[in-house]
Amino acid sequence: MTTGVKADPGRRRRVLGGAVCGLVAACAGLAVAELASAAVRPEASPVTAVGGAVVDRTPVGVKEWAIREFGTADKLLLALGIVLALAAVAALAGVLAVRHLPAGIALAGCFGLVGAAAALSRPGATWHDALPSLGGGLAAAGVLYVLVSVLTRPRPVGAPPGGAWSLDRRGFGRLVGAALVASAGIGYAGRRLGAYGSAGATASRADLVLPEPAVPAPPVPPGAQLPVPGISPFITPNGDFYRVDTALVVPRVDADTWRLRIHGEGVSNPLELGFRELLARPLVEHDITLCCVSNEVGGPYAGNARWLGVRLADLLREAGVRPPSRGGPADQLVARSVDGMTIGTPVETVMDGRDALLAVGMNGEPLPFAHGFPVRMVVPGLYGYVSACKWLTELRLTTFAAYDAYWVRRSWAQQGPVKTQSRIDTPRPSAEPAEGRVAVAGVAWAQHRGIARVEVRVDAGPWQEARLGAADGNDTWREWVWEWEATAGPHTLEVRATDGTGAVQTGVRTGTVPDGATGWHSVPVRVRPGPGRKA
Ligand SMILES: Nc1nc2c(c(=O)[nH]1)N[C@H]1C(S)=C(S)[C@@H](COP(=O)(O)O)O[C@H]1N2
Ligand SMILES: [Mo]
Repeated sequence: MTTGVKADPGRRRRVLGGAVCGLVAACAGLAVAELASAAVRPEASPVTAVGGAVVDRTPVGVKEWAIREFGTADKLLLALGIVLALAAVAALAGVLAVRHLPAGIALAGCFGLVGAAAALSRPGATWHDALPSLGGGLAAAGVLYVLVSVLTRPRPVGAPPGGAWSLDRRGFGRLVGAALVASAGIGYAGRRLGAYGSAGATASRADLVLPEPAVPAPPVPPGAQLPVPGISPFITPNGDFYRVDTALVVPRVDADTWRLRIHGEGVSNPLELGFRELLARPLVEHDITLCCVSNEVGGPYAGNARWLGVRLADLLREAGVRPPSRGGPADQLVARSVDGMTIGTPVETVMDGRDALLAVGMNGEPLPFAHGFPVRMVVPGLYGYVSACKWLTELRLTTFAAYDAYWVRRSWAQQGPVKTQSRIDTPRPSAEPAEGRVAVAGVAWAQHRGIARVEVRVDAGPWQEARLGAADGNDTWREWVWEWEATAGPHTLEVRATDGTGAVQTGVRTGTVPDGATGWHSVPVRVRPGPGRKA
């Protein structure tokens, strides 16, 4: 034959066939790893473990960008990215294996090792956590070996091109199909086993009946919720409450086996208690607005809920803790969650009389798993990253000088008091309301200081005072509305709030890092001319 290299049909077949072998082997490996991680623990799954390692090592700028651009979908996108990267390497391993079987198989196996290393590096990992990745790597290597061996089996001498080859191809196709079906079955079994593994936690939440609070919160004042279409609901329903955390799988903690340890510097009476013991204490109910330091001006990461919990200061006092102002040696309370997150809060703030809570209830139901079941912290007036540890399991007293918590090691400030913010909920940016009366409305927050005034201005004109909704204490946001006589054309609306101390929200624009964004929320709108008017 005189065909050149370009026309070599065998080459295309080897490359394509090899890629298919690699991808199928990766599916098998992932399925086996998922099944094994369901048996070990969900965090040991290679995709989750590698994802968690990536999250922890992602520079703060990239993380802020991802939160801004993708919001809560950032986790899904990360998992997708990892799977795509895995697919690319798998295809490469397959092509390599067709040329040189041991090299391809070694590459597949290496991937298992990477997963195992990531899993071992995760908080709370034991050597068991390496097993899913190692098992998956072995399975992938095995499937790759079989598939590539069949694909590259030499054609018997003298066999006519076509006949025997196509038979071989059919056999190969069948093998690929069988491997995919088996992978799907194993993956499905892993899912079922995973649900079974968290059944105890699910039941412990479903069966939980929250005790009545010893100190109930007064009803939300009727005027707190303004009747303006498009404004945030005064109480954020649990299902709509924003979620910010590093957990790629939501920890499902069994309340019946949950323990909390309180120990560290200046703790004369270390405590350890279970969930029932916590619930046996007097519970208080309190409305608190929680917000995230990563919230951009005008952003969505704030929510208001009615929390039920134990006053943290009482527990600390019982443990013998004194705040620094009373001579206590520890100025930092480090909360640790089951997923290894650490969050450092000033002891002074927690013990200054505000309703800092170990919360068990949110809007009348047990905490949702995504919001920290069975127990989380909530401290009015502090950003979540320095106060609101979810899936809490340990409270350690130390100093800010001696210890930096998770976010502080990643460019965020040690101290994170909430900055006064106000947000225009309606009209939405680029809305086109009709000329005439337009309700401009939203929420403003300055937790623990309260909101005293909200003002709106149009096109940098004079500030106009908005009408405030009724205040529900100082720890929640406050709704506001301003009736605007809108004239046709493009306009810019801006809002600013004044807190309970009389301090006016600064107009200086800063980013979220290191201790929260500042600046006035500004919304561009284009007002449509009314009927019978010219544009
Ligand atoms: N265990 C754990 N707790 C956590 C976090 C986390 O990543 N892990 N994120 C904190 C941050 S930054 C915020 S703003 C709040 C958000 O709480 P939510 O998800 O219930 O709204 O949780 C805090 N508690
Ligand atoms: Mo946050």
